Amino acid sequence: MTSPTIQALLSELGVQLADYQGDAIHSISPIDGKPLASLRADSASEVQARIAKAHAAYLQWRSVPAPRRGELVRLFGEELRTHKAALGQLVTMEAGKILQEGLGEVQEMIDICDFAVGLSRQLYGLTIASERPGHRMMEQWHPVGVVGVISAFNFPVAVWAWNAALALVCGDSVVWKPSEKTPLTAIATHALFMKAVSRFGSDAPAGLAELIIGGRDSGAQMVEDKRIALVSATGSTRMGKQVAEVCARRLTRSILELGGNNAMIVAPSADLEMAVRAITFSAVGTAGQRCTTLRRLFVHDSVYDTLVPRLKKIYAGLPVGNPLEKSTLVGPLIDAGSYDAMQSSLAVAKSEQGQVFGGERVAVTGCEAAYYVRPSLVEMPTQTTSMHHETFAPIMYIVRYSDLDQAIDWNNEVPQGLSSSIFTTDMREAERFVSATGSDCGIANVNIGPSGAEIGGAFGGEKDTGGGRESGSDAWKAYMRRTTNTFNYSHALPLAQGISFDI
Ligand code: UN1
Repeated sequence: MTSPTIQALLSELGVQLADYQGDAIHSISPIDGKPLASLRADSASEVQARIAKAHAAYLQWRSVPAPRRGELVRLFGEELRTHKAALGQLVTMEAGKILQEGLGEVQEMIDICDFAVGLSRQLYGLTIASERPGHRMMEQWHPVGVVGVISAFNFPVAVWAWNAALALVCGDSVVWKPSEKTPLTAIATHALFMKAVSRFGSDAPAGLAELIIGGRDSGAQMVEDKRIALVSATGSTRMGKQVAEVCARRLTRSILELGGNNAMIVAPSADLEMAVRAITFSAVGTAGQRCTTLRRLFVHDSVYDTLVPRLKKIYAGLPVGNPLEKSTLVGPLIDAGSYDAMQSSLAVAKSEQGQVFGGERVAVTGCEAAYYVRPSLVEMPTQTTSMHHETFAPIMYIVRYSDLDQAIDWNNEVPQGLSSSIFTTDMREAERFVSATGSDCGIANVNIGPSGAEIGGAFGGEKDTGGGRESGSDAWKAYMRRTTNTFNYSHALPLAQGISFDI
């Protein structure tokens, strides 16, 4: 069974749904809880065949000049531009984020394509001074092989694009295992990529980008497969630890982008108008289901009684509802599991003397089987151990502070280390926050929220977040292997370190 709107969107995006239909994986609409489509899952031998095909593609693709590889990514970026509205809407329908954010997600894919096209002419190595006369040292960056991507429901297509756009210009092929909760967006993205391939020409081998539709087992099979040279996984810390163990055992690389438990400090000198907007967007955007979502707010004593009542007022009036409607700012949670997790975290917070505001289920007409909630604010007497835990839902704990060192300690006290921010106009505080003794996160912002990063920077975090970096800056280096080459153009054979070895 497939809804007519989904049928229309998928056909606009070039998907032959019949190729995927079956009864193993069910895409359920978070908007109304009804089925969007039922799909078949790849069997173990199909997974194995896809990896083999991707590996064969890599063996050819690595010899195609990098700027030419960039041309394929440029064409893919064009497809995304053409189909931004349809793909953005599909993201909204399958992941439940509001349309603005669905479109933003596709824009993030377009941006990384542009970045990767430029990068395809900038895969630079260094030339290094040799200690030996008549010698030259240099390094080159070569493709690493097949990149296995495991992605989560909340950014069902952008995170794949961060990986794939870089991997493809770097000369790698990609095998993608999307979340079981969002297979349709993956299928549509794959179809758009295949449109780009068909426009590119015969030097794009079949199998450059393979898609695996399946459950946890197929992801696990991919991680175990020796032909996968790099595993890039986004999801829970628990899943990441399993992936890391397997990769460590077979000494292969991984890029892990796992849990976040992101904080903001609002200092005495903060511009509160800006802070209110930043807090609200980063705490309730994507219904609190971004890994960069603001989950902990540390507010200075001197501004607490101004800021917190304002936030409560805003939260009370937030338009919660169907994410396809223009006026909605907060869409549904992904499923019942998220709702239950949210309610049990709120119960724990109450037992720890937390004052809970919001958090209740919101009835949306025609969508009774879905899970809409009013985002919640929880005033806590201090940072408790339950706040160390990431609940993937719109809960923002608020704690009063009086001393910046204390607030920074709280920022860093949790196991996760993804994103963080400070609102201050005091440059000493701002610099302190981003210094070596400040935030221990991969992302530390000043006067903006912790979410909504641009693709140009390296994205990722420390500690339980997994340490991986994706997207911009020099994150591309993880998708290539470095080779150091020493050339001797002299007539002698001096050894390094002045070693004498006469035979
Ligand atoms: C994620 O939630 O997995 O910084 C990624 C952001 C987005 C990406 C989030 N650009 O919020």
